[in-house]
Amino acid sequence: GCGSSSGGGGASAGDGTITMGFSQVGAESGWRTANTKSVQDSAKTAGITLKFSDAQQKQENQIKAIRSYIQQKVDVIAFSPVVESGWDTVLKEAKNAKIPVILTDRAVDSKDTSLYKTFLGSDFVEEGKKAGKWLVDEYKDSKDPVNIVELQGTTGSAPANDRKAGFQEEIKADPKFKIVASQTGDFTRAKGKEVMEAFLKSTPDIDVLFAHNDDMGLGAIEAIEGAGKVPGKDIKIITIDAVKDGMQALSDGKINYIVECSPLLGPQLMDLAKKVVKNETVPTRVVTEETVFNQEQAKAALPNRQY
Ligand code: GZL
Repeated sequence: GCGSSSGGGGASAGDGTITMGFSQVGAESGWRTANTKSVQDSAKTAGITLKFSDAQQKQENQIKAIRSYIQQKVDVIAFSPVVESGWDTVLKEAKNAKIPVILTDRAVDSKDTSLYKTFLGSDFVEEGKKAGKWLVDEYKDSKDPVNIVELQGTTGSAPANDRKAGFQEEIKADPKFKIVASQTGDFTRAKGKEVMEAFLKSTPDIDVLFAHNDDMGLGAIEAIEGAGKVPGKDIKIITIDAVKDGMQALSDGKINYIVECSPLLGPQLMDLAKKVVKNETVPTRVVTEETVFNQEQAKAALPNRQY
């Protein structure tokens, strides 16, 4: 039979084109939709054959997908791990099959870093710090308590763990800041609305909502308005992502500050894939560029927002 010209186990095409197996978290948020589009469009542009699967936010579906890519002898596997833990076994299977793995968007907590070639994605601790820094500055002249409720991302996911840690790091110095309630909204609008409704019933005076993504913040806005309060005024809102709907809410004054988390990882992913398939060395960590938006910056950026 024809041996594969590319490195590793890739024998699928045999004509030198690279086949990538990609396991996506799901389709839970506007960010995820934009990320999927970036990966799919970039694979086409790069001439990489993409096998793509949506795990509906279930780790066992991602593990199944990775195993099927190993069976199909793809040249490279890339995925965004829905949670940080529980990957060592399947990643060892990929390593034994000599198929390089690239982590994109979210990280794993495996101690054995030989199980993947690189991690391409945001610094979520930094994102949490940026959110906290804005809040500290916003309330620098006030002595009164600042009651914060927090909508966390998916339990056990790197963005949820790290955004929470970074935010707390920034506010811990001043005891007026109190996180009076904190619960997962699983990064979705529906769950964000549901949990915010519960917060509004159980927590008398909420000053601030810190939501780990725009989508949960947008769901919370529905709950806040449903309770007859004004989002952005009665309850200040900080979110992370900066997808179009979030930026529109920021422009309308319903959200007060957004920390950007870029989903446009596709082009860098395809460049890295071409290198790892040829056994070229790549940096073990590639951090994405991203910024922050206040209301007037959102108004300026909205017209050319890609997603
Ligand atoms: C962050 C990404 C998160 C987004 C959410 O890189 O993993 O998952 O912040 C998405 O919108 O659901």
